[in-house]
Amino acid sequence: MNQPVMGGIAALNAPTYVKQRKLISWVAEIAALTKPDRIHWCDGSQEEYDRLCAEMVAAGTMKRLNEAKRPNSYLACSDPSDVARVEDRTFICSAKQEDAGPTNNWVAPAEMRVTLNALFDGCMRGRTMYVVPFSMGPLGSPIAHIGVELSDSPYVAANMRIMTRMGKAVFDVLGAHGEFVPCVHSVGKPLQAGEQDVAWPCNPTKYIVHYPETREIWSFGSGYGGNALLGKKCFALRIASNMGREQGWLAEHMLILGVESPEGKKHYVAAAFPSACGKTNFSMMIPPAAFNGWKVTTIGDDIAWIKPGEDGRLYAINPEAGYFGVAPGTNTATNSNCMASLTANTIFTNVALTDDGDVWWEGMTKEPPAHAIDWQGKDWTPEIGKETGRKAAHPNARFTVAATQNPVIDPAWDDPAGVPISAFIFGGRRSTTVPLVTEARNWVEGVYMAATMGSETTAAAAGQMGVVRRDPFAMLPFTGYNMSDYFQHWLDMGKKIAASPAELPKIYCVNWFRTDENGKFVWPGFGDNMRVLKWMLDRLAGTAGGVENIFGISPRYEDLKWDGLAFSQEQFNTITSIDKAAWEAELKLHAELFDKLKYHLPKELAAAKEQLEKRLAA
Ligand code: O2Y
Ligand code: MN
Repeated sequence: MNQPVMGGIAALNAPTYVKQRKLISWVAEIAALTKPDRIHWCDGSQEEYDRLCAEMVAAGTMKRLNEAKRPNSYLACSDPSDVARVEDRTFICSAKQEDAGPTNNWVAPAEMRVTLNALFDGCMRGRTMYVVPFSMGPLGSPIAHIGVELSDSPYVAANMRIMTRMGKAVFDVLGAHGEFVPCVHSVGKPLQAGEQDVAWPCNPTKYIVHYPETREIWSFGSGYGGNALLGKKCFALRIASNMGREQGWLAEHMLILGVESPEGKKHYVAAAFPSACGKTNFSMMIPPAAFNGWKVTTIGDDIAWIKPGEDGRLYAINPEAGYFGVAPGTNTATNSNCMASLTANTIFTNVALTDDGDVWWEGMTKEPPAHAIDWQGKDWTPEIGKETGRKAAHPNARFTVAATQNPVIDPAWDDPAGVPISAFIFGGRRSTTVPLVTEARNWVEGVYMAATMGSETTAAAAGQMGVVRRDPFAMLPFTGYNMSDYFQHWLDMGKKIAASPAELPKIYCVNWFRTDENGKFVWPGFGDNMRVLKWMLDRLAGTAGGVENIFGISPRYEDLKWDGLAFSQEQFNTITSIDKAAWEAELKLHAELFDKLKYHLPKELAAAKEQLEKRLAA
């Protein structure tokens, strides 16, 4: 770990098992630019993880939690300025601006390289540069891809070990000539000789940069989440969406779940929801007691890579190996499987520390602790919370935990072949307008639904609350190229499957969030979403009814299984009604979106909108 500094340049010390010269010379090149004191090649072992955590505890970055209550678990608290993904500092630096499109920040690659070269020059002084090899997806899977992250953050190295298949075995798969996505990350806080480090180093200047043509990622200034764990949003979505477009596959902001009937018929569905709409909860859902014999299992909770198989069907993997989920609101009622996953071996970030050395966050228990240390290290009591509005945990506080700790992990979650997808679900948070569930009549109609998806902003995001933000495919912050070209890619994928012997997956649009006249949610959500899922599976089997409405097919009251839930026809009407005036207003918003995306907007989508308008007017 502590190689000597020779003449101001850290010894490269590449392990003999690293066979790729291109990789070694890239590490040398980045080390020459960033000038770390030491270089450590991560092997991904438990000993290495334990040592990194112990070093972070000694440095004040993390606290070890009470071993009896939360074995082998840690709490890290970030700098208050570094608490979430920074969309306004995220750039797609394609050669042409129109290839980034109107939904991405763009700077010409040459100009960005000048800026970043200056920032990265010497930025790792006084620190260790970790070489983090990782596979997104099961090692060696034909759907998986490899990345190598160079980071000066031990927090990143430790989290990457949980979130990805990280370590020595990746170099074996890479061999002498394998392809990898180079990812360079720095917290942007070099240390001068003798300078005391801070607990959470970062820099007020932040850049999260993607070069799609050369498939590179450069991240500067943040140590937090999606800004720093570069396998996740940067690679698995922004860069991978470019790879998928070029190579004929899909990189999506989707959970993947398995659902099995009591008769043993199993389907896999992939579902896209914007951030903070309950994807992790849905992926680990427990069916209601009345659904005796039904099982829901998790393949992934956030990202899906989906490739056509030889039989023409779409096969999906979860490129990740862990969950970086949001803690506030998670409890045994909203997500009992998740709570069970977090009992040990977890890194918590920005939650509160209880007096007995455990963690707490808003919504974790009915009764808050009488006293805790909040995520900013200050005393917190329920009274202080009430008086000041100060939260014990940051609203975007997170846990990092291995997928294998999920009690309902699907047996095929690590299958290199992936799992066949029967249906896609798209959903947003809409208090009005959008009904509980609608089945698209065809692929184009489904793509239209997904492309025009909107969601009301929540407290977790900066800006005004309750405003409908268009979030096509829940990919607004994550599509690494022009959004209209992305729509076209989905349409092309549909044509490709339709030309094969395989059946196209069905596409559904859902909305769990309709409210009544008092602003209260009408649909119970969580496990009861199983009722909607069952209707979808029955539709796939051709055994469930439904009625056509202006934009698809919806269940009638009698088409859903209501056992064990008192939910009246009247309540059902409240969440399934289609209000003509609301839809006229909604279509105006679709028009605004299409106007913004008019460059390369597929004609099929404009035509789908016209059809919708005609049906609404009829
Ligand atoms: O704030 C962050 O960096 C985390 S964002 C995130 C984390 C896990 C899953 N999804 C998201 C998201 O923003 O969609
Ligand atoms: Mn997400």
